[in-house]
Amino acid sequence: MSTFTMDPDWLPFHPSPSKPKFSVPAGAVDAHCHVFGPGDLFPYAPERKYTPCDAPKEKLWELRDYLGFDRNVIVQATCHGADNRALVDALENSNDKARGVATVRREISDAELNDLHRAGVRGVRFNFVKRLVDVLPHDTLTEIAERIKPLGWHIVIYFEAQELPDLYDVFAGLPTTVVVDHMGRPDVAKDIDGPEFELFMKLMRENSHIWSKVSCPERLSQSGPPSYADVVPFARRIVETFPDRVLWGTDWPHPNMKSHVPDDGHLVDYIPSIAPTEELQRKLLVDNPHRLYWAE
Ligand code: 0GY
Repeated sequence: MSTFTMDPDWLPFHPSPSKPKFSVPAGAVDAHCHVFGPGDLFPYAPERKYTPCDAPKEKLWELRDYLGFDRNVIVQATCHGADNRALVDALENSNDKARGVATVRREISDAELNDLHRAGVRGVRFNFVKRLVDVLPHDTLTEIAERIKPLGWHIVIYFEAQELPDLYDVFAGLPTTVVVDHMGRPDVAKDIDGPEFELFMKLMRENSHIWSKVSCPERLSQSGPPSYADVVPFARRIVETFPDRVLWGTDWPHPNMKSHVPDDGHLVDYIPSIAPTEELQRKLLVDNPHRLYWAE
């Protein structure tokens, strides 16, 4: 009997994704995915807002190989709080094929930061999505950014588009590379040339340290799978305008999806619709993530 029971409305990851028709280039990186537990080995955090289905590292490696990817960037999710043990365990057992983005509290010591670095952590994530955290991390963000800068790490931020006007100056002023999860979650029902998406484009245009993950059409789309057609113009505009500052990831095991469980094969087949040339695909899937995560 497991210590943790997943939420009653939790949708577990797809049990048998389709084989993608699109072949990703050699060395491709799935740069946004998670490991969850297993809870009996790596307990979920008491302050979590959801209890997921276990999604252990072995399943992630299986998916990586099945989809044709070479490497993963594993991002700490809020259900593990700032307890990075499941993440570190996955990194240490990845055969150098995974890097990590951790969550840390301001009390973390330099020795602990160095241990995370040795395990393969290269960034710290700050979550400004209100349904996922009790306290928004405004205070710690700048302080931690200064501390991780000497390690060559970056900041990953997760927020929703309506929060950007208030957060814009803070993000623009950060001293490290900053990677925005899921394009800052635009409302794709709104005009792509309207003020909301334009503010995000301006953030990237005027701040060369800001990168974007062009991930999670399944979270943003109202038209739905398999093509997620309504998200394509937004993601494609970012990829074509900032080809050297974009990353892509599956977001496996897709926490908090309520509308449907995405087929990971369909998500891979979405890539050429947002990165239509081989050069853009290589930058998105190989060159950019290698530069950020495997530079040494
Ligand atoms: C994602 C998206 C979500 C969850 C988290 O850390 C998390 O719990 O990131 C979400 O619920 O939108 O990127 O995994």
